[in-house]
Amino acid sequence: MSIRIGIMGYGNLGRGVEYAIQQNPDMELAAVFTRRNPKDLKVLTGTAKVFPAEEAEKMKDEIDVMILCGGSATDLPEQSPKYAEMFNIIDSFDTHAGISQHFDEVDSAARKSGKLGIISVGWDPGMFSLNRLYANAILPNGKDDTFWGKGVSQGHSDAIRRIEGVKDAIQYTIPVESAISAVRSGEMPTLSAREKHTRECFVVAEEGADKAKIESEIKNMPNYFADYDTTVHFITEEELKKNYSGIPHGGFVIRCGKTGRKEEHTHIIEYNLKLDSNPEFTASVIVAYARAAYRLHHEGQSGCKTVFDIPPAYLSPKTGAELRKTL
Ligand code: API
Repeated sequence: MSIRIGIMGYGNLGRGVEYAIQQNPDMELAAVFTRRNPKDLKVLTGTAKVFPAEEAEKMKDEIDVMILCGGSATDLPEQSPKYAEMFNIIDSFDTHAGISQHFDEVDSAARKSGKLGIISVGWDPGMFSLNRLYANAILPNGKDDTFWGKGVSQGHSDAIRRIEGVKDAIQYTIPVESAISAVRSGEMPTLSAREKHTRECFVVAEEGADKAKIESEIKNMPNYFADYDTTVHFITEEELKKNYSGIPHGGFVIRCGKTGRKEEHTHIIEYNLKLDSNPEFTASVIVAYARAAYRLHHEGQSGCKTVFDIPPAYLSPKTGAELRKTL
C-alpha cells in the first residue's frame, strides 16, 4: 500500500509537493486542503480530493502524512501544532531563531496525539543544517560559513507579502563575492551577516498604500532584514510578472578545518546547490522526509523531530540491502 499524503495549502510549495509525489511510486496524493474555494482549484492528480482547510479533520484516517505548505511568518506557528493533534506532519518552518519554540509546541501536540512531526524540512533549514552538522562533527577544529543565492528566498518574499499595503513581493538574496573568495581561500575570516549578503526586494504596493512605511517595515524586520543592507524597489504588478517570474535559488555550506600534529593540514568540505526552482526543490526534500515520518510512526515513534533526528536510510525508498549494494 502506498503512503497517502495530504497537502495543506496549494501555492508554489504545495504544487511542488504534488510534482514530487508523482516521481515517487511508493506515495500517492490523497487530498489537498485549501483556504480558497475548492471549486477554484485545479490539481493535477485526478484521484486527489480537494477540501476546504477547515474540513481536514474528517480525513484523519485517510492520510498518513500531512504536508503543511504555508509560510513561516504567520501560518505554520499556528498550523503545525494544530494539525499535529490529528496527523503526522511535515513543515518547512524556516525562521531559524524561532525553531526551538516551534519544536516545543509541535512536540507537545504530537506527544498528546501519538503522532509524529518533522519540522523545518527543506534545504536551509534542512539539507544545509545536516551538512553543517556532518562537517562540524568531522572537523571539530574549524569554521563554517553558509552562502545563499543569488536567488529568491521564499521565506523573505512571504514575510514581505504579510506587510499591510503589500500586494505582492519578491526578495533576492545576493552573496558578496569578496566574502565568498575569502572563505574559499581557507583563511577562515570572521564575517558578519551584513558582510556576507545583501537583500534586494521588489514590491508591488496596494493602491494608496504608504510606501515609506512599507519600506521601513521591511528594512527593520527582525530575523529577516534588520541584520542586512536591504534595498527596496516599488514596481508595478506587470513588471513583477514580466521580469521576476522565476524562483531560482541555491548556495553552499562550506567548512574549513585543520588536522595533524601541528594542525598543519587544511580540509575543506563544500555542499553546493544550484536550483532552477526553490519551491520544487524544497518540496522534493519534504517528500523524502514524509517517507521517513511514515516509517518512524509505524515503528511506534511520536513527538517532534528535525532532520538531525532522522536516520538517512529512512529517506530512501530502497531497502537496507539495496542501499548497501548500490550506494
Ligand atoms: C535566503 C535563505 C534561503 C533559504 C531557503 C528557504 C527559503 O536568505 O535566501 O525561504 O526560500 N535563507 N528557507
